[in-house]
Amino acid sequence: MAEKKEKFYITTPIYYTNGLPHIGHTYTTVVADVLRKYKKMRGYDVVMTTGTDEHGVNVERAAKKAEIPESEFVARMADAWRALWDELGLTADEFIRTTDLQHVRTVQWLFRLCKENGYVYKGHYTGLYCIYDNAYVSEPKPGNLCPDCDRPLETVTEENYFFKLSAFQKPLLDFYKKFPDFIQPESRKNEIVSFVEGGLKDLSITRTTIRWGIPVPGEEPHVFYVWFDALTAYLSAVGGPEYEKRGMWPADVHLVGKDIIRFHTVYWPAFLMAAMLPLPKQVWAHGWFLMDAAKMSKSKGNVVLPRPIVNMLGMDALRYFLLREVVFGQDGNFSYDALVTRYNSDLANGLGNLASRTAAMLEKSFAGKVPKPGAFRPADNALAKEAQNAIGEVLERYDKYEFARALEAIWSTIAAADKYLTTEKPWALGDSPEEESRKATILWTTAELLRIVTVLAHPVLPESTAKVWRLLGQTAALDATEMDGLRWGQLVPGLSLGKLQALFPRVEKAEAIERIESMANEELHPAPAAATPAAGAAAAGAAPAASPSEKIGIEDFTKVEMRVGQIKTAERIVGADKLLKLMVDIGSETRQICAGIAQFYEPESLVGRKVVVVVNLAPRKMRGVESNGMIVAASIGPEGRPVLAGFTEDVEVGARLK
Ligand code: ME8
Repeated sequence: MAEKKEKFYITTPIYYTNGLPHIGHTYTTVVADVLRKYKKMRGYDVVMTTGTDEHGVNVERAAKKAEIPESEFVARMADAWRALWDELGLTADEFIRTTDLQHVRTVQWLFRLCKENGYVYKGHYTGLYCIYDNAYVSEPKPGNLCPDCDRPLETVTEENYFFKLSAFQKPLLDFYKKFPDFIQPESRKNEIVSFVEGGLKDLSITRTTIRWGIPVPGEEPHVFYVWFDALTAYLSAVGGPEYEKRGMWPADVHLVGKDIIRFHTVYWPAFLMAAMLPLPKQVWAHGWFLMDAAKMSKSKGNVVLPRPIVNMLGMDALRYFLLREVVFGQDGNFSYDALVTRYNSDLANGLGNLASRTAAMLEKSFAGKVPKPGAFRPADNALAKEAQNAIGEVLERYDKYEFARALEAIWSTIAAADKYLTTEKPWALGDSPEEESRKATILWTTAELLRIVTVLAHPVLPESTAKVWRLLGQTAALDATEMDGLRWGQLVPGLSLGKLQALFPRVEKAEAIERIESMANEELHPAPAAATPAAGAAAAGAAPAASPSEKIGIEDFTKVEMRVGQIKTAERIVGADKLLKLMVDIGSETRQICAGIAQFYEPESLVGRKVVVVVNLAPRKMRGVESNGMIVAASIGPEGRPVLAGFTEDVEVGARLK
């Protein structure tokens, strides 16, 4: 490894703030995060940037509708984007907002450089403009509709500063030729090359029709065109005018969706050439995740949200699915059915099962320690060879951004290990020294394969591989493990194994899908606050209480029907760590009721217990699970610890409380 680490700078698009992230935005950000983790494990000094694109007419309008100033509107939205990425464990090193002062300075500086070098002039422009895509449209669809989003265009005339894009036709074509990997995948490159060969028109880069933008210094009311503004964020995130000090620019890869490839491979390099700044090394444009064969979009409302999936199946499951299901670069369909199928087959039955089987056998036969292997037989050597070869193949696939193929290679070694165990049957071996030694060899071999798989899969499955890593008794940080030093044979005998935490509990498909959809529905159409007491609130106390001075009549109290119930079964709910699902006998029937008490009561301790149930509450869904009633509890202390209401005398099930 080189003395000084080589740098690697990754960016995601700087997302618009007129909506919240859906699975499409999550996809690009997940890929950036996977790449960030992978490159770190290959010894690079990595920076990953994401952020929010906060200017333009759409924001102006959205803020007006929300009746708040634009600055407040975008601050709230940026917080929400950042919070979601944090919740999903997507850790960017830089989160740039286009309203940050550092960014404003950088845009104004870039403009000055382009102008000083003679590539900016003042003129007039009249054209059809799409306010949704923030672009003038030269070839509208019939009826003056935007060819990209089908929405009506507006005619705009304004005095603008123009950028001499036309001067860059040849320099751009030469650049694409000199750096044939600049545009990826290859198929998109041809599309861009023919676009540039077709001739480039100068581009208006300031607006006077918009107020909410970065001002052009000394030229008010001119503000910068949103794309001149947003693209520059990649540079402002790593130092702006002082980029050389940070040493990260130029970007090694801009990850984008295919919708914005032209902005990144034509306009952006041309702006940088005009300013005589270093150009990014690569633009990687992936395809669409489609929902029912249509492009997902916030405005069409056919979006898939990440949070419900993560609540139900975990973040690793979503990351795995996004990268495994679709070849990076191509379009793919998103379906909950495929998601849950892959979860059960590849994660629960594949990696999860191999880890738990291996852990159980090591616990039973070797008191939870890595055994010392005996003599290796051809079957052991064959598996070793397969795992060793997988290392090379997986690294090569990751390097080429062939994530699906990398995962395929990892999973085929998992399948080979399953087959090996089935053939070698360590569980059928007895206690004689020879058989003990054979068992040790088989289980060491399996554990070693699991160690290699864990390192290789870590960029995609950070949470679950960290659990397997601890299980294997490894103490070094997994994310700092250098993939270049990974070899078969490094698992040290004698290590004490950790405890295996549940990796991927199997789920019932129909139920899982229903719960994900129901959680998504709750998120997209939130009920008014009063109707949705927090999931943590178990009891009647959660409803807004009348203030002490406010009295209610007996007729109000008698509207609430409370009965004695007896808990028949209690279980935890996958994806909802605060909730328990209870089946409660209320005399006339047995009800399913969710209660937010999972952090305070063990499910087993509740069976048989008599409780107070509000039985005439309208049914509602909590984390996608239907709840028919409410268990009454006192709320104790500042954190509201629930204590179930009960009786000191034996009471009959179904008795009414008065
Ligand atoms: O375009 N499938 O922001 P944006 C896959 N602010 N990826 C998708 C997707 C889908 N269905 N939908 C969105 C902008 N994406 C500008 C960018 S950059 C200087 C300025 C992803 O919020 C994909 O990466 O509309 C796409 O390029 C990006 O979100 C667009 O995000």
